[in-house]
Amino acid sequence: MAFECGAVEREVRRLCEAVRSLPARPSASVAPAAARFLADAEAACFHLLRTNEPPPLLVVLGGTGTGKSTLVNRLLDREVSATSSIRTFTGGAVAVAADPSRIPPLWLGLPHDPVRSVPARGQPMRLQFVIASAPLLDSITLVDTPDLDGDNPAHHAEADRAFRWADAVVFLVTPEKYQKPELTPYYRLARTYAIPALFVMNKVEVGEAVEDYRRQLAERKWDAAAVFAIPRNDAAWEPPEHESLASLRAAMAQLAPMPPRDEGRRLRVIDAVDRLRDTVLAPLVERRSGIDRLRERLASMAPARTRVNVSPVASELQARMREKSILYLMGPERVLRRAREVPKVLLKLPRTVYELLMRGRLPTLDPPRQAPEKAQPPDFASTLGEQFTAIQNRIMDVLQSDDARPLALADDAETSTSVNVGGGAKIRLAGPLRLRLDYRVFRLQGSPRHDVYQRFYAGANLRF
Ligand SMILES: Nc1nc2c(ncn2[C@@H]2O[C@H](COP(=O)(O)OP(=O)(O)OP(=O)(O)O)[C@@H](O)[C@H]2O)c(=O)[nH]1
Ligand SMILES: [Mg+2]
Repeated sequence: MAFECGAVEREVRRLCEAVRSLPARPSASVAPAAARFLADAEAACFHLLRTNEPPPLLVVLGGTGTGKSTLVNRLLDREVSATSSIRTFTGGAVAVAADPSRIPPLWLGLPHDPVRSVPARGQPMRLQFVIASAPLLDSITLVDTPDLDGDNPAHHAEADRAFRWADAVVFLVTPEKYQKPELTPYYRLARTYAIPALFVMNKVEVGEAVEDYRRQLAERKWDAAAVFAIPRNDAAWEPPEHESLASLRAAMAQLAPMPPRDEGRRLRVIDAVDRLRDTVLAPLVERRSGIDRLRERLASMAPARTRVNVSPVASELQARMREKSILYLMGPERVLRRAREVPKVLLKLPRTVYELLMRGRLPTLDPPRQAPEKAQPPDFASTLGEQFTAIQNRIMDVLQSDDARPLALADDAETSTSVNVGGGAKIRLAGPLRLRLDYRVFRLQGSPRHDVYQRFYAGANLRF
């Protein structure tokens, strides 16, 4: 299946948008990795849409002092890039092109500045460009970069960025530095992304170093590497013709047209997305699961909820109360009237018993003449209170019944002790009959539902 560069490019841009829209604070810990992904993804998008039409952008990469800027000048026979014995001298990418249109407007993802006076030294986070005329510039656009190995990490980042955007690269080493590891990952990436690469050893005094460099490259999967050698200024040694500066120029001029790039583009995108997954998404997912674990631990500190659904019990009680409540059937006023008659019946009870025991007959009870009852409004408050007490007792009965014992309210069961105060009186009625009235106030200890209970007793006593 053909590699749909345009479709892949759109998907990569959508990913970039998603990463850019990450909330600022949660993404702070992964911000450098996210910025790195965005930079690489931008470069990948550039390559996905890059055609063979414009001359390739050839980037010179290497350690500080290896002579990158000097090489650019030698290749073009012009002092366009500033050189110095001061280390880490070049401060930003410097492109040298025959024409401004040869530098794509968004190349490197940085602002582009024309250089007014050469040689250019480069500026961090800018692309300086020099327009010059030289035979080589008809075929390529040459880019000098800061060092990859000095003590300024910003320079490494600038050089790395230029590598990511490069159509082709020149790796520059010296006999002193070629064994150092800084360039190793770039050799591998250039191979993986199918970036055409040329290898140059500068400041050479003896040919053995060049041969050793060639062997080293072969071990790093660059076995057919094109290696060139430039002698140190004052050296007596001369490289063979095919390794000379002139041959290097010719090799550069032949870089266009670029070889097929689809596989390299595909691997670039895979690398960027893998890095997004490993360095941005995985830490965020890990952090999220950490937060979830914390939430669970906090939630487990709350007391477990009692799993009692009281509503069926309450509904059942309500239904029964409706069916059986005398109050419901008779109405509160009639119940009150009945309740008021109880003391009278009680008062008559001793006399009835006495008559029965002593005389063997029942007294004729003349119905007392009663004054016509004053029409008084019923005491709804106390009636309601009684109803609630009854309901409460029923609920307690239900909850403490065998069926409901598993309910958590059973845990509230507790034996409590009590003290009481109160008093009573025995009232002589007739003969041996006494009426006993007793009133007590109980103060319960422990954890009763109500601290204070009031009890009123009435009873009949018989004196022997
Ligand atoms: N003797 C000798 N000196 C050289 C040669 N090439 C470069 N130099 C010197 O090495 C020093 C560093 O050269 P640059 O071209 O500035 O090195 P660079 O790689 O651009 O260094 P940075 O910009 O710091 O990364 C300068 O003083 C050059 O004159 C060479 O072939 N022979
Ligand atoms: Mg330089």
